[in-house]
Amino acid sequence: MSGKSRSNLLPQTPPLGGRRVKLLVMKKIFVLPLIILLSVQFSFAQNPFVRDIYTADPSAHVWADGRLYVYPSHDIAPPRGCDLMDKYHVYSTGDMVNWTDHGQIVEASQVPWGQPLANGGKFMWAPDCAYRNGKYYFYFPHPDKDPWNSNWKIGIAVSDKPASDFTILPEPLKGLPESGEIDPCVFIDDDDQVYFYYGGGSRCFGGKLKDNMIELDGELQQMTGLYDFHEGAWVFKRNGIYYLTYADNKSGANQLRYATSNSPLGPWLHRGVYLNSTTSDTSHGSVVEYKGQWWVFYHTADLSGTGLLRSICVDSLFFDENDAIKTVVQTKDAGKPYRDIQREGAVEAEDFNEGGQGIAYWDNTEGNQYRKYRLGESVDIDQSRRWETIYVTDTDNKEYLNYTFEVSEPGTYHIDFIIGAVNNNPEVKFYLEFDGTKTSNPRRYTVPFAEMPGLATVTVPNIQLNRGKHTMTFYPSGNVRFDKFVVSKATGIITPAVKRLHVYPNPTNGVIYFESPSAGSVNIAGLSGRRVYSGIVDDSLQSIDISGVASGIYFVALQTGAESFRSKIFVK
Ligand code: FUB
Repeated sequence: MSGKSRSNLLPQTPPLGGRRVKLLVMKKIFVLPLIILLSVQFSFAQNPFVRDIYTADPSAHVWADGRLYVYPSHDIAPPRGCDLMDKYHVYSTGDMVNWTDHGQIVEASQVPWGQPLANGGKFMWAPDCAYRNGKYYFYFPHPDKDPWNSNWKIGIAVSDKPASDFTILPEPLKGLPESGEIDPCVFIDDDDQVYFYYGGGSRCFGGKLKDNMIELDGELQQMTGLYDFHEGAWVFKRNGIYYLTYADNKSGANQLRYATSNSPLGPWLHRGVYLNSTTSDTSHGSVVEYKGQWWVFYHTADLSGTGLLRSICVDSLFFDENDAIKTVVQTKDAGKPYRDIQREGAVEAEDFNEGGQGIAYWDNTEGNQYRKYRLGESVDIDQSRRWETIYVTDTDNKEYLNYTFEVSEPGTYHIDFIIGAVNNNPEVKFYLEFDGTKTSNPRRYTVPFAEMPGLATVTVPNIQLNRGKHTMTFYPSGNVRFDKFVVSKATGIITPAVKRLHVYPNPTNGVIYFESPSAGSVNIAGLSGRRVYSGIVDDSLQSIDISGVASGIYFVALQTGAESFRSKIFVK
């Protein structure tokens, strides 16, 4: 979602079946007054930490009661895009683990000056909140008329309390241009001067707010020195340095960047990316110190699989000795091991983690069509009647499976995947992440086609693992039959073969796929040495038809310049 220039986004419909919320204390309906009836306590130490509704654009503040409050926007399911965002909730915590959902505070239908809802839009986008003179001011971007994307105003709701009883003021923030911007941010400096920022598209503006908090004090000025500004401005101060963080324009995967200044209105010095792209195409963050630790709040699409339904997350934030923000290590809930924690050795593909859709796995299609194993999960698990192998199959691009296992010693590990591409997919690739970080070089591994039971062994070599638990995420690019993987301590480093000859399927009915490292001549001969095929191949994937030869073992020889490669196949 880019700011003002964004067009309406088309809906996508991923299943929501896997969302889980652990409500530790449910509504206390008997003894507490109405306002507490609406709040729900829940406990979450892992991302995303709000899981019962979709939330985005978190603005976090610590108020005088010693609690940290988060004011996010609310993506409404089923997804329609950012025009279906409404009904802001407020969350608070005293320990970053136990949270209270204070319930809804403001909705589009209550905005007295808002765009007519009959036109369908509920553009309640990224908000912020500020405290001043005993009152909480909640600022939210909302259009006042059609067309929505050139009539943004900043609404204000006021309350004596941080998380309830807000009343929307009859007029939006005064002094802003007619065609305004999105994503308000209010920062109060140590000298009590209040600053207002907002921006979308490519421009960010800042200026002073009057002490009444509802009116600009003078003109806004464009913030200078920001590199690739998109939206989501957020200002904070640390060690006398002002930080302005924002989302950039990286296509399909915005990043969070930041700039610093010795003045709240710049000029700014761009310092780089501090939060890499997440699974959401948009990004939006806030930074706050709480109980001696700095935190960054942001959103991902991990829970829904679509950037139109986002979920707020929080991670620790650190600075280096030059006051630069270190790249945030994004953490997420990957589910729990399905069985007792597995150690090195074989892990069956069907024993992916527990936790469901969006946590332990992502499956593009609802339902476990074979209904043979883990019936409550939507991952497709089949069993070969003939060979009694249970395997995960019908995999697809953009799906993943998480496996948590433990290794007893730090060191280098090799992982053998027992796997095969499914019919008509001679070349499926996969890549892996360990604890959220992609493996490198080569990042993608090729799965050859294999006819059951002849699954191939694809080795992922040289993975460095510390002692203890690790979560491996398996991302296929297409349909495979995935039987198991075997984790073993390396006795030596495997130098990845720069050049390999792949001939598959093996055994074959006669048509083989030939993946040659470079162009050359190929000869296929039987055990007696009698040649059954000879020809020229190039360095791409190609097929060779030797159907019609007698069944038996054949040697495949490839000569490319000075190098020769050999392989053996069995013709059925
Ligand atoms: O959530 C709607 C819009 O998407 C926000 O206002 C932007 O910051 C982006 O996250």
